[in-house]
Amino acid sequence: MRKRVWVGLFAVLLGAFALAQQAVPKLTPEEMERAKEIYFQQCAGCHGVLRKGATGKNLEPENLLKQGKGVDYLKTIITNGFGGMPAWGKLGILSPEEVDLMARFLLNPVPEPPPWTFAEAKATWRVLVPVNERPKAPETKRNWENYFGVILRDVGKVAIVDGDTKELVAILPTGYATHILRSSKDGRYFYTIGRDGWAKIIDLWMEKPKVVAEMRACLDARSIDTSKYEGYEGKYAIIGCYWPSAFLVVDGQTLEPIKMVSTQGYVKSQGEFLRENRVASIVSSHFSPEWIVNIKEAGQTWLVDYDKIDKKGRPVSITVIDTERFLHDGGWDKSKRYFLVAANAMKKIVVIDAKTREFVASIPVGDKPHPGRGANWVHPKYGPVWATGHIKDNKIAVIGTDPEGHPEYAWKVVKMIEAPYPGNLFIKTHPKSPWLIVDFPVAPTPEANATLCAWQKDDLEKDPICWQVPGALEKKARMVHIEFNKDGTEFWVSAWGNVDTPTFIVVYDAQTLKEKARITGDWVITPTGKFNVYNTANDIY
Ligand code: DHE
Repeated sequence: MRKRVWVGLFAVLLGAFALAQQAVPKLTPEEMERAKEIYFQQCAGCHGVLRKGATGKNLEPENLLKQGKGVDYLKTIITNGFGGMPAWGKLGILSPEEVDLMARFLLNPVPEPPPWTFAEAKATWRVLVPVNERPKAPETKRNWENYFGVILRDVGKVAIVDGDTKELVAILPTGYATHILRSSKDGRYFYTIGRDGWAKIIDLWMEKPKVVAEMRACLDARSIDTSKYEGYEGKYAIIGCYWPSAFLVVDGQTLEPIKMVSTQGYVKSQGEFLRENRVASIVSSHFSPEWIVNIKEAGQTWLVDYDKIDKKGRPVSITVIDTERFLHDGGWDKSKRYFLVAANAMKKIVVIDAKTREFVASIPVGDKPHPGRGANWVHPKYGPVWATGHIKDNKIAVIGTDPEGHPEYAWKVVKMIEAPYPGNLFIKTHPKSPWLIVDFPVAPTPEANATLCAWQKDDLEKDPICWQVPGALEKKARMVHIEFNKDGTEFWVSAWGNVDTPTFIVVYDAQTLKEKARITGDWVITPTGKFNVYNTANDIY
């Protein structure tokens, strides 16, 4: 009897040992380095460098193993996608070997991400064209206020395209997977931030725009903005970092680092301690000299005062507002007083009043709201409204934003529109266009990825006009990010394909929705975000 118990126990231990051996697959040092690189490029943004989850699920190995998620399960998910996650394998972004590698990597302990200091950031800082050698007035005869800065994501470049003539003006190196561009208040400078933390300033007044300053703020970043408050225009810029979680205030003309502030902290000032507490969207207030800085994992919005910031050790004044966890992207309402930001994993939109500097509302919406900067217009019944689409469901939430003129609709979803697909990332309109335009780049089918839809802004009951963009499927491209020109007469959408195939940017008439032009060329590789100088400088969306 006793012998049988021992044999049984031995068998259980052997089984557990075998499972453990199977559960933590070995990686060679070369495989580990390659997997770390792929994880940084494709996974860390959503799941976190420490894999604790945010927009994406928690991927800590102990959790995966507890849930019985082994190599085969992970390979299936990485190949086919899940929820809003792209089908990395099916889309050809990861090869079958890379899918297998990543599945094995995820079951191994989380590697410690490297640190980054203020001194290291400062050592990367270079002024390529000193301020006194830059033009005193625009040198170019082109209508530079209608330039578009087009991100060429996978080649780490930004193209400057003339919005009037559609000619390519310049192509500039801006760093690995440049994420967004923001403009100085006067529109003269584009500020770029790459996923690798490199920030650059592009001077658009030059005959041929150039990068005039650069600096690596951190190792992983998504946001950048400038000081736009009256009297401080262009004086400072701020870079929001994912890793190490921090923000860096820099000189607005040269990018010289001034102050680095860690954002590690506690969930809503009370809960768990977070080493990975990333800086998501940042906007520059029009009511005071401060930035509204969204701290993702903690669920806090920080108001960072740049009034007293200088190099001499004076205080950085920060007001911390507890809001909702997993803050991501957002934009101003029409009056530019209220900032609306998605707490995507909480299925909420948070509203901050830049005038009173207070939290206003937390509005339940659909699954994984993703507004970009959102879309503003005046609806005949609801008054001024702002809208967001969603990654995980096919809803578009229209929210009332006028507490004074239309208090009964303010900070409520006044209309939930049904889109034909989930997987929306960006939504856009312009005061001069009757249309609300929506893309579907993370929908589960290539047909949906190639489709755009337009709703009539003043009659949301009407069915949308949806069309598949000719040529997108053939190029395996996802139509992404809508941007209007300065006059609001046309909008541009990128065909985001693979790095080895040039694609195109389509230009549509903002009244008729007819294709007007197509921007093509060898250089049109993986175009994603596009930023019109005038609209970006003036927060028109
Ligand atoms: Fe973005 C905005 C983060 C994936 C293109 N993206 C933002 C902002 C954040 C963010 C925090 C708001 C910046 C601001 O306003 O200050 N994005 C992230 C991610 O963490 C995420 C989910 C995963 C990642 O690893 O980066 C992610 N984003 C993407 C993409 O896959 C897109 C389509 C292409 C790319 O570059 O990887 C993409 N994100 C954009 C664009 C904007 C943006 C074009 C600016 C929109 C605008 O109109 O302002």
